[in-house]
Amino acid sequence: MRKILFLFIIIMSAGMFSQSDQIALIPKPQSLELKKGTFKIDENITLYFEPEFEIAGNFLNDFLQNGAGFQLKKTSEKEADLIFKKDVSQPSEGYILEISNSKITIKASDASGAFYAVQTLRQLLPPQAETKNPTKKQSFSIPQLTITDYPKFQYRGMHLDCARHFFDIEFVKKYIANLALLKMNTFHWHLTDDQGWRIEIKKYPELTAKGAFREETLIGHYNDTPQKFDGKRYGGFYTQEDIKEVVAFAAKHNVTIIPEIEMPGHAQAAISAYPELGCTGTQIPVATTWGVFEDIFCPKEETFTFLENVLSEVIPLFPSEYIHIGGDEAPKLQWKNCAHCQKLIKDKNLKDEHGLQSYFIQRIEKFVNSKGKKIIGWDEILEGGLAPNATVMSWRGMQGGIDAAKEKHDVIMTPTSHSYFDYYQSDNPDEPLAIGGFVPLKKVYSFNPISKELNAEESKYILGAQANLWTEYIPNEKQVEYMVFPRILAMSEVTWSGPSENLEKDYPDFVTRVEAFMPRLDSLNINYANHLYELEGKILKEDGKVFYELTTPTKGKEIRYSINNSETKAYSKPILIEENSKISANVFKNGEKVGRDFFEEIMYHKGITAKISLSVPPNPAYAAGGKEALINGISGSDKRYGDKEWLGFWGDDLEITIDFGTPTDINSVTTRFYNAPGQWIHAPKIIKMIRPFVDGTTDTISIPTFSPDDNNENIIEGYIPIIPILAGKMIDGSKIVLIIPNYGIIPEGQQGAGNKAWTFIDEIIIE
Ligand code: TNX
Repeated sequence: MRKILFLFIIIMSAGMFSQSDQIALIPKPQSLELKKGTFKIDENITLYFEPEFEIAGNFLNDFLQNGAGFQLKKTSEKEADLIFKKDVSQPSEGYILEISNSKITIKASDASGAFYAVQTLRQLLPPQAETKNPTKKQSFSIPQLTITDYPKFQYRGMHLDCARHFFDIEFVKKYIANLALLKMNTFHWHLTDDQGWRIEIKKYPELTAKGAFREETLIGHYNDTPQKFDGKRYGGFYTQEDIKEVVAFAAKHNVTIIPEIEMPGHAQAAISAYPELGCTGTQIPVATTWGVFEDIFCPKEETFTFLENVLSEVIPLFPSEYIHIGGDEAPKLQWKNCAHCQKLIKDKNLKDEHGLQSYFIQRIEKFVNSKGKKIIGWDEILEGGLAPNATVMSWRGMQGGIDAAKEKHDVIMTPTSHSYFDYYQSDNPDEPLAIGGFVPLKKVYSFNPISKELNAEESKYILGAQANLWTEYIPNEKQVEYMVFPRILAMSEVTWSGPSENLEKDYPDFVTRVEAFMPRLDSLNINYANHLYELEGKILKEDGKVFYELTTPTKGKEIRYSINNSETKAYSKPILIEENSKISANVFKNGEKVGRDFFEEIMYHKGITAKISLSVPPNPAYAAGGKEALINGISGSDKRYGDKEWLGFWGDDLEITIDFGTPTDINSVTTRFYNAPGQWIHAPKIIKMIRPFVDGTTDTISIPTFSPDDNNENIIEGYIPIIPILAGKMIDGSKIVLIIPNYGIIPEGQQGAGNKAWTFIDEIIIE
């Protein structure tokens, strides 16, 4: 008997976890009041919910069945230990979760609120509860508490591009289930693009018979010369039955699916299946490489009939009130050369091809509205006049969304700078190949979908935000998860809990919860990236002295460093820097090295103690290091222009003044610019410098940024010219001025044609 009792105690305690391990809620609730004591959930707990809360109640029971081996038995409201109560005073999607010593009470005014209370309750259970099919019945001890919670934004979205690469419905369902865990409520399903049409349309069978398959796929990066292809036929599509299955699954997870059918651009797969939909009528293949393609839908009557027929099959499949019609990146060359299009522009009294795009979208909007649905389009739909009821997804930055909100249109913010999860998340050279860019976890966490340019009234039009996962460089499920996790945790917190108002305080707290959340992700078999143990370095300046500060985001770690190959020391305070310095460092947890080796080189040049001013501020999306970053002795990454050393300016001409305070001998000034035409980043064609001389006079020199024998077209992504502005000459003065004109409007034939180019500048090294 004693033995049995002993065994029983062991089994019971295996199911119990300390409170601090348990409370790692993401997204963070609006308020949490922790009480003393615990509540035990086991098979004896009884349950009551009204029919309105059925999705939440069933989710809880399915979850427990899977992870704990039992369901809660249903009983009357009076007798139940766990009850869902309708409470009309709760805000939409909000809830109160009260765990006392004898009862769990969930109050909500709607089904979503009850569902999110269950997701919180689920996150209070240990990660093991996520693992499927335990061999024996489990019991869990959870803390007594009161949580009052509601979302900051009503739209909390995540996108997946299933056109560039195809992901089967089992994976799509897993993706959706993970959104539910994080209280995200919208899945934007990108179903058509140049490289594949992925949704069965019964009236047009060739769309999937032909348009869902490409002959081969680019391998390596688009900018590699020469481009290489794998020679393998690739494709796949969802039948309408598949779609219904996924939609039903999403409904059980309180997720709305917004399908995207791209038009008029990104339509090459459709045109390859039905060449008459294009302006040229020629047979073209499904695209095998990435980018923007000239073949777009031609605004002929038969094209509109086709699109209306397609939408007539798509709309009934999706309960969503929105249909996404794309609208982005539609080059106008074919419309310029097409007699029908030109006549249409005249007949309809349109201004130009942008007017024609606007006509195109407005016509589709009318049709979609007639079916009782609304359209969403990428921010290009603003050009040439916005369709009257359209919601805008702002991706090229925040400006499109700001303009749309000022015009009283609903907006979803999804700028490349903070929400493109296809961009790199770490500086490490061993990251999987990505399209480019740099959006680390902290950057996502720092996102505020509401721009300062909007007043309170205008801000109401910002429905929320979304992260996008474009899959040109993401061929498999594991890599999808690697790019999405943990950055989606930050997006979930921005959209649910609200943007951080104090990043330096909130981010460490968030990261601590992310670290504690990782075992849950493990249990869910999610292939997340872990960059939490990386070090961050920062130059500090005090009383004319320069220091280097090292930090690591998670708690309870030790940092060890060495400077200029000296002996390794434990780091306790910022390191004094008085000469060129090479610093190497590492993070230790319980004496064991975790994470990767950190290395930084500091150039102790003459600018490091100078003052700097800029004629225009950098774009807020690419201003992490502030203007000081240009003279802090540290060069940015060769591959990630979004780090805290590079500053980005969108379309602006720039003047930089560096003031040394006293006359200073200067032998050389060098800097460098990023060049990534694929991301619309172009080095300026020339730069100028105002040079001061000993006699008080100045002159202005003009320097081409590429040497005459460089062929600009050969300068590809990642190639960063280092520009000697002044070498070998001696000047003496207290101030220099650099004049940096923007590259200008991006010419036809290049990515982003017609848009303003970005200028990215790095350290200005003065010797
Ligand atoms: C731009 S975002 C696109 C996509 C690409 C993506 C890559 C948008 C509306 N268009 O077609 O996949 O960049 O980051």
